[in-house]
Amino acid sequence: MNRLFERHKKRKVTRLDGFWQFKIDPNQVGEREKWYQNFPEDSQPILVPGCWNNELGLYHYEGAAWYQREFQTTKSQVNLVFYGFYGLIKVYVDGKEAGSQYGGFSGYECLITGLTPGKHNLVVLTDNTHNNSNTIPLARVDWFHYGGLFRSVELMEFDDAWIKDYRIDYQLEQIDESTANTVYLDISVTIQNFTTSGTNELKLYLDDQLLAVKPVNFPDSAAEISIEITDTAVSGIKLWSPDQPNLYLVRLELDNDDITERIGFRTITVRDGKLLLNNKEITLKGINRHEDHPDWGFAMPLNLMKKDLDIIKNLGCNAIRGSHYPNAPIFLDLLDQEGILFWEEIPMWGFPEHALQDPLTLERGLSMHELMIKRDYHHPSIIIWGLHNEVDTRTQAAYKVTKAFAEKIRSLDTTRPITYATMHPLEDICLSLVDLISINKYFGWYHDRIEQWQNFLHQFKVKMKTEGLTGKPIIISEFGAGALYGENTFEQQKWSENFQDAYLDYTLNLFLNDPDIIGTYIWQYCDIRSAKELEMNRPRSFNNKGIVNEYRKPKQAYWTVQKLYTGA
Ligand code: ADA
Repeated sequence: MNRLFERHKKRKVTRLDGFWQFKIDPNQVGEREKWYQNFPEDSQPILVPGCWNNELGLYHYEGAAWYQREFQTTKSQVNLVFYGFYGLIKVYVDGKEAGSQYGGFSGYECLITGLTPGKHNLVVLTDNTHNNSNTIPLARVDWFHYGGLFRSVELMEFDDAWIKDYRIDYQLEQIDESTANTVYLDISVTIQNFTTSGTNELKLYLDDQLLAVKPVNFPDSAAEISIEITDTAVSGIKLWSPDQPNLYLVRLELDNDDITERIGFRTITVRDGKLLLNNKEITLKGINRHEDHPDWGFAMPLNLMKKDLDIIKNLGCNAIRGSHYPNAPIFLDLLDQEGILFWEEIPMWGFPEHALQDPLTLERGLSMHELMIKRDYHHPSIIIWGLHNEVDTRTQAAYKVTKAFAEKIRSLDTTRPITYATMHPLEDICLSLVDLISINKYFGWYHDRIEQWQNFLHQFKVKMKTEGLTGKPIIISEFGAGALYGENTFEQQKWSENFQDAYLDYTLNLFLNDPDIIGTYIWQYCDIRSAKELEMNRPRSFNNKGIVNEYRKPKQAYWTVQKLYTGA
C-alpha cells in the first residue's frame, strides 16, 4: 500500500510489486553488455519493495544493480511510478531507455507514450554508489546505505489526457479551531493531452461534493494545458490540529482520469520567537526517527510504521523529525491522521567545505528540494522544511548553498517556516537565512561535560542579540547519548542505559524550562545501522542512541522521557 486513502476511482493503476528478476553489477558492465535488451540468464528473483542488503550475501553491497519484469497495458500511455530507491535510477522499456533521475526518497515518475497495448519488458538500473564530494548523501553518513527499489512501483494507464500535476492552496477567512470556518480554495492543474484536439471538463470535488466544473479546450496539437480554479468558497470547514486532525478529500476528475489528494486546513507561522499553529503557541516535544529496521531497512511495512507511531505517541511526543530524508508517503499519511507534526529534509548530511563548493552538490540539492516539496506539499502534518544537516555552516560555500536552497524553497512554498540543523552554532554564518534556529549538540557525550550546555546556551543567546537574530525561535534538534540495550552499571558509565537515562533527564529538564527554546528533538527514536565508513566508531556498527533498540524494546530512558514529555 502506498497511501491511506483511495487516490483514484477512475484511473487504472496496477501495483508492480512482487518478484522481479535481479542481478548486481559490481563491475558496471550491464550498460555495455545491454542487459536492458538481454537480461542475464543467471539473474535471481527478488521481492519489490525491498532493500537488497537484507538478502543473504548482499549485506555490504553498494553499487549498480538491475531489476527486470514484464507489464501489461491496455492503453498507449503509461506512467511508471517508483516510490523509493537510493541514488540513480534508469528505466528501460522494450530495450530502450525511457528516462532517468538522481534522487530516490521522493520517488520518480517515468512517462512512456506511444505504446502498443499488450505485454512489455521493463528493466530498471539503480545505483547507490556514493562519493565524498557530490553525491547526496555522501558516502560518509551515520545511517546505512540500503540499496534497491524499497517502496512500491505502480503502473498508471491513460487514454487521451491525464491530470499530470496539481497544486491546492487555500485562504482561511478566520483561524479558529473551535468553530466551522470558511476557506477559499485556489487550485492549479496541469493536464497533458495526447490527442490533437477536443474539449473536456475538469471537475473539482471536496469530500464528494461537486464544487466547480471548468471547461478544458485542448489545442490543435498535443500539449500541456494549465487550468486554474480560483477562489472557490467552502464553508463548514474544521481546522486541522494535533488534537483534532480533521482531513478532507479533494478530488479532480477529467473524463476517464482522476486524482484525489487529502488535505487539512491549518496555519503555521513564526512570530516574536514563538511557533504558532493556528495562531496558538506550540511547543515541539519531538524525536528524531530513521526509517530503519534490521529486517526491512528502508522498506518498512505499514504495521511497523504504525507501531513506531504508537510508541512515539505513548512517549508524549507531538513531533517527529524525519532524519535525514523524505519519508514514505504512507507514513506521512499516518502522521496527518494522527496529528503528529513533522519536519522533513533532504539527505544532505555533514557536507564539508569542498563538497559544498562542488557545483553538482548545489544542482542536486535544489532538485531534491523541488521533488520533496512537489510530492509532499499537501500534508498538513509537515510544518517545517529542513535545508540540510550539519554541513559546515562556518563557510562562505555553505552560505551560498543555504541561500540558494532557502530561495528555492520559498519560491515553492510560502506557507511553512524553514530551518537547518547546525553543529557549529557559535561560529555559524548562515542563521539569518532561515526562520527557525536548530541546534545539534552533544556536550557530555562526545566532548566537554554535560554542564557545558548551560554556558553554551548563554553564549548562544548573546550571539543572537549581537547578530540581530533575536525573534527566531530556538529548537534543540539533536541531543542524546548512546546506550547498549541491557547494559546497566552501578556508576553511570558511558554506553549504559542508566547513563543515557541520566543524560536525557538532565538535558530535557534544562531545555523544557528555558522559555527561549520552543522545541526539542531527542536523538534518537531507535537504534539504527550505521554506514560501514563509521563502523569503527560505533559498537555493533549501530548508532546506539535510540531510546528503544532496533527491535523497538524500550531502554530505561524511555520512561524518563515519557514523564518529562507528558508532565506526569
Ligand atoms: C549528528 C547527526 C546524526 C547522528 C548524530 C550522532 O548530529 O546529525 O545523524 O550521527 O550526530 O549520533 O552523533
